[in-house]
Amino acid sequence: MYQVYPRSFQDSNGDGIGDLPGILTRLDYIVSLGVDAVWINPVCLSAGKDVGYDIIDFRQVQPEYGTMEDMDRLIAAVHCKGLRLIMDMVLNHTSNRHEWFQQASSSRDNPYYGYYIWWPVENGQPPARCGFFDPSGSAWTYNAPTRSWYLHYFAPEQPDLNWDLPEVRSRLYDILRFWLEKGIDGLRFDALTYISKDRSFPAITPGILKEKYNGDWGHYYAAGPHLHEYLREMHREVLAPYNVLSIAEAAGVGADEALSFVAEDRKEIDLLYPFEAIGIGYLPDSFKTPDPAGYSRGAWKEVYSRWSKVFDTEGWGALYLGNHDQPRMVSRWGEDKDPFRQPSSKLLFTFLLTMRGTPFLYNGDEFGMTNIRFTSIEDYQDVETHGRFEQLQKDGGDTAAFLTDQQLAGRDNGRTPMQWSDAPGAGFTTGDPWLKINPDHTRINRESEEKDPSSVLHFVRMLIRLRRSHPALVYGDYTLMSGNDSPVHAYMRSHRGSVLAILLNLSSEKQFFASILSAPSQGDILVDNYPGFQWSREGILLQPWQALVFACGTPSKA
Ligand code: ISL
Ligand code: CA
Repeated sequence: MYQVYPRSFQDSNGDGIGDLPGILTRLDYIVSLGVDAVWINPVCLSAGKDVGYDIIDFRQVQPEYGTMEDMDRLIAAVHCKGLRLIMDMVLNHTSNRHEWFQQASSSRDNPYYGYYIWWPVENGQPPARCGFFDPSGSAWTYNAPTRSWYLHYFAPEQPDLNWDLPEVRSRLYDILRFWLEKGIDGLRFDALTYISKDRSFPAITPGILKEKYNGDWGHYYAAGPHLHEYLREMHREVLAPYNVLSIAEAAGVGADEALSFVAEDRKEIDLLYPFEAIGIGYLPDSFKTPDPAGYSRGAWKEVYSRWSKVFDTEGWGALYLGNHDQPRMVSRWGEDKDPFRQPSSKLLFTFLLTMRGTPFLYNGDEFGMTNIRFTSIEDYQDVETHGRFEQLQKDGGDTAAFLTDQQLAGRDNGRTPMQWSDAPGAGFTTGDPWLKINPDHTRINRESEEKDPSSVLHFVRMLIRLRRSHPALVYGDYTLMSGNDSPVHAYMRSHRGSVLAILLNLSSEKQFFASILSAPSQGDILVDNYPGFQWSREGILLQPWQALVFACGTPSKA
């Protein structure tokens, strides 16, 4: 799966904003990667507070991106190229400018009032809930005409829909049918695990949050009482008749619960897009504040191994290291300064394409794009960054430290325009880009990657071909071979007598990996991001960020 962030992918008319005709002109490039499917972030009419995740009209295309005809053309062209198109659907909330909310917020007697979730003033102060992007930190915002607070898990401009009302569900299902009838191949459902709310609104104190939900509001939000019931209903009423892929963004879902969503007989969802691993190395109790010590390689191995095991015999997993909500993959999990940017990018792709589960690649990572590291709050467009900044300002918090954190963790790092070339607009636009282009595009860009046979881009294409030609990489069992105390992630994938070993040195230092495997002969080495390696009878000395894949026999027990 290749994820395209439409606003930053390709601008076709010089307004500085990526658009659908722009994506059309890059389809051959996407085909050249060897991927099967493309997921595009939301393109419906949006108020633009959260780049498409605050929808005003589900049946219109955002004019900045193009027209409905452009969308129809894109669907047809994607199919013509042998690819599949996955659309992003935001059904947990709408924009406050959506007609439903405009109506609902006008009076308690309005028939749409029940479409959203309210706390009337008669009941006193609403119970504490976290609004992730709200400058006050609260998920409740007061609305005078209805003398009620409304609930919003994200920004105040993103009121949460009331899925408990059958009419709301049936109207959302109609919207899905509208798009499915156009022939799209699948849906990625935004914040899907948050749709069901406990309407008794129990008090969630900091103590309860910590004890029961690991300090994470996402865990509480994903534990709604009717979640599975609604997913089954949506599957039965909408998804089942169409042969489409369904993906649930699954914040707050633990490995032990994953099969309750994706086991075939559950008839709910095909794939969960998990969150546990992406949170490794962020401090507990703080929403995306990086641990200054970096991330634990032990935790990396433990979490990925545990999630892999879940799908050993049932269901199927998804893997990703970057997306539009995350910093750049190489800046977050690798080392984005020379000389390690290239080798660590390659290692991370080797991981994605040799683990068990469907790999999701995020646009631009295949050129080794890096964090832009803004120094001023004005440079950021992201509602999350601004919401938290304002909150800190109000509370007298450390805004300088926050800005330093954002250089690693901020979402806009992953949203800067695609670096197609070293031209002033990076080949993305001839105009003023909506978000600054990373100045490193003069060095890091597609054009130079195409010319360099040892580039990250060529390496990614090679890995995708490799995965296609080795069923063991797709279907094979996964066995962890290295202990949690070493920064080396070593594992085997085996399938019907074919055994592949994967050794990944997740560090900027050389690492000795003691192994019972014998040194592979040159012909058995399928991937090596460093020319040459040193193998002794005791094991192998891996170079910094070295990634090796080789075919081997089943190791003897001795
Ligand atoms: O809940 C979280 C942390 O516990 C968040 O990670 C949250 O689940 C995540 O940010 C949800 O993301 C999706 O919905 C957002 C939107 O801003 C993101 O871009 C989208 O991917 C609101 O629609
Ligand atoms: Ca444009």
